[in-house]
Amino acid sequence: MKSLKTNSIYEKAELTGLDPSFFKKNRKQFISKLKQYISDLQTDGIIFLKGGEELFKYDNDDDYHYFIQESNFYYLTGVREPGYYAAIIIDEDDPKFSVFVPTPDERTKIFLHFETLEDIEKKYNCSAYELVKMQDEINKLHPSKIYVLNGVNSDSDKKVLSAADFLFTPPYSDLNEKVDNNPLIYECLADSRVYKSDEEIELLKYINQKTVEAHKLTMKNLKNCKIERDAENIFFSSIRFSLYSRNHPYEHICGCGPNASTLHYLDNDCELQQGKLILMDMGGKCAGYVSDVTSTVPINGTFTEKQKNIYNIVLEANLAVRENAKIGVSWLELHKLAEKKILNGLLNLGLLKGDLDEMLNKRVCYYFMPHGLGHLMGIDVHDAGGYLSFTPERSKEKGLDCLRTARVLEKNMILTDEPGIYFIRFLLEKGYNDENVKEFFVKEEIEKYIDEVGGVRIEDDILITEDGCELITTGLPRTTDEIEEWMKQEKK
Ligand SMILES: [Mn+2]
Repeated sequence: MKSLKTNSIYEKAELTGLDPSFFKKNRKQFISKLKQYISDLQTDGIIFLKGGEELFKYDNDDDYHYFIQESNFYYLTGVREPGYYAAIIIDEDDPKFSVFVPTPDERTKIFLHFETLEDIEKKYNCSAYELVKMQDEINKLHPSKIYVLNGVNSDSDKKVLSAADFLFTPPYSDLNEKVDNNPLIYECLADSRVYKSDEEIELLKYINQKTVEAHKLTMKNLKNCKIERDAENIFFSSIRFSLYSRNHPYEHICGCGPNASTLHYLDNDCELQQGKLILMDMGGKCAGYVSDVTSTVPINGTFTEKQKNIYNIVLEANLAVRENAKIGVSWLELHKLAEKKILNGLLNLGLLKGDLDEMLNKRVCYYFMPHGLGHLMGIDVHDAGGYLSFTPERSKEKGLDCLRTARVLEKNMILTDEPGIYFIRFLLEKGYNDENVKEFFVKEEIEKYIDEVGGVRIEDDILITEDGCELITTGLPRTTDEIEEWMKQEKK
């Protein structure tokens, strides 16, 4: 597996962390957004942030899982340890920051590796203080405003982690009056995360290349797999080896046959069946950034005619999106383009009948692709900034309301392009029986595909560039011929 290591500057990023300059650039961009959107921004104020806390398994004192830093906190500071707070100076040229660090007790020092404040200052290029001194240190900055995050994640509707609940106590109680939770602070941060820096792009490309290698390795070794989870484990051991990552960016999906039609099928515990497809949605994670890639391939290395038919429609949609993704184009329109390709393909195959435009208007594609075309990606798999007060609103139309963003594409956005066709029994039954759309379904033809195909998703990651878009999941076998050829090689 030696070939999986490279000489990239990011080769050891998961172990060493990224250079502090990486996050300084993020802070600069965030502050420039603040200046753009908040007319009365007090530049002698500070941004006050709370980092993630360690989670434990119920009443147990063992770690629940590897600590994952809160994404906004990570984006601005690069800090990878739990329990911190941070204060950022609002200076676009030199956005210095301070961190406030929990003091380790003697047991912690005995059991866990700990760093001195000097170590931390050096590692993150910041000022570091004990958490117990935070109020005094913030007071010394004489901030006219203490800006805190106040917003919700537009995918989950959950509130973002915020230092807003921190209560300054005597003799620092006056600071409470300076706290400002203007929702635009969070929106500027989320918006900043949408536009990747050159360094973020390089890192994401690196992660994607390792992800592609791991997908290819998994495809080749499917013949040695008996259970869906075998495929997951081959992928994960490869990605752990190449990226040094210890955890998944998301729970991996390996669904064989009808399991592929469960969009977030996570059990991965069924036997692989010859003659079926396997849908593998598996990404990598490195230094806090992720990839999100799906391949759908035949277990035995050869597509059946029906599998090929459906696969080719999805591939056509995937490619059409890539060909048309460029600055100024709405993601919602690209979703509709993918729907058009899918409906047209199903029409030609005889699974649907009727007028294409009518089907588009009546949202028939929802019954085959009940998810959005793709999403922003970066630190989070479903990255921040999909819907903000100054970006296009979420559609209320069936199917279009699933889209995680309706933004107009701009340079340096990174998104997934992941159309799919799924044969979801209960959803199809719903369609067959819905007075509004039943006329379009050719039930006896559709039924022939349910077991044999299950579901197909083809997911690539793309970067919006000056003159279109760049595929960053390059090198994956994607056409049915390429896949069959690639899977055959190993058998020689
Ligand atoms: Mn995805």
